[in-house]
Amino acid sequence: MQLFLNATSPYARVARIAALEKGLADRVELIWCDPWSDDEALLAVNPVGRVPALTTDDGTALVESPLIAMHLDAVGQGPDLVPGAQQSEVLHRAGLGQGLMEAAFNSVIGRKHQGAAADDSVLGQRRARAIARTLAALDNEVIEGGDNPDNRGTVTLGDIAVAVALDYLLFRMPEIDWQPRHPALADWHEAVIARESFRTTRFQ
Ligand SMILES: N[C@@H](CCC(=O)N[C@@H](CS)C(=O)NCC(=O)O)C(=O)O
Repeated sequence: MQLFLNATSPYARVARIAALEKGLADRVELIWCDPWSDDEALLAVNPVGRVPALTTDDGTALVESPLIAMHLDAVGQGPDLVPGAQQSEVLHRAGLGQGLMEAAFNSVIGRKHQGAAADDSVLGQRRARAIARTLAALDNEVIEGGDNPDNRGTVTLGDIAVAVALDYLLFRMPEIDWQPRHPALADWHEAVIARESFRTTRFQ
């Protein structure tokens, strides 16, 4: 399999972590590329021109990080990233993680292309509110669920998506400074990112 990725994409990091968690490091060749420069090899696999993209063992091209992660979950080994018995709960959390990632990523891209005006725009303000609400909701869920990934020893696709989104906020939007306002979520995040799959895929 080949995984097209870059080092700053939160979506690509989700796919990479999924591959590591499923023991697929030796079966997934990493193809580093710049999606913003219309990389020809990437476009041949993904006409949309985004990372991550995965070519499977049978040559099928998969795009969209959650779909790639689900394929890796099926072909890899070890505990399921989307355990059948907790499917709705895990997909719920994966969706919040994906939404948080999108709000943050679109804010970062908006700033890159339009400067500070992007944050002041109607859409920028909506994204800021979405980020604030989602952080609060996740914090509540961690508190109410008594969720401690240390006790579980495993991670789900929901954990991966949320922890990567939180890490992306620290990496690209540190001014949000979410940890002091959401200490339970901050503890949860610390526990998840201590895993080797997170440590070896840090944003850079
Ligand atoms: N929904 C997609 C988002 C992928 C995405 O937006 N990737 C960014 C990098 S973080 C990209 O390649 N952008 C290039 C572009 O939009 O042209 C996923 O979950 O995989």
